[in-house]
Amino acid sequence: MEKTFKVKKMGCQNCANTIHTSLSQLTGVNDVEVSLQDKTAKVQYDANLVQPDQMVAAVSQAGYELID
Ligand SMILES: [Cu+2]
Repeated sequence: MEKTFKVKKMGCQNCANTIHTSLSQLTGVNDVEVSLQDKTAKVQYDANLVQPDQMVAAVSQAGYELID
């Protein structure tokens, strides 16, 4: 599965890296592309192992907001 989220409050490359890390750490996430310019996060994942609400929660813990 592939899903692209809008990301709120991402202001610089450090933010993008933090968001990338928090998504990459989730079991079932295979690839993450964070675009600072577009304010998006594109996630490739195994829907049997992880769901979008877990991605939203992980990024929320890091202090940012994913828009599903
Ligand atoms: Cu930043």
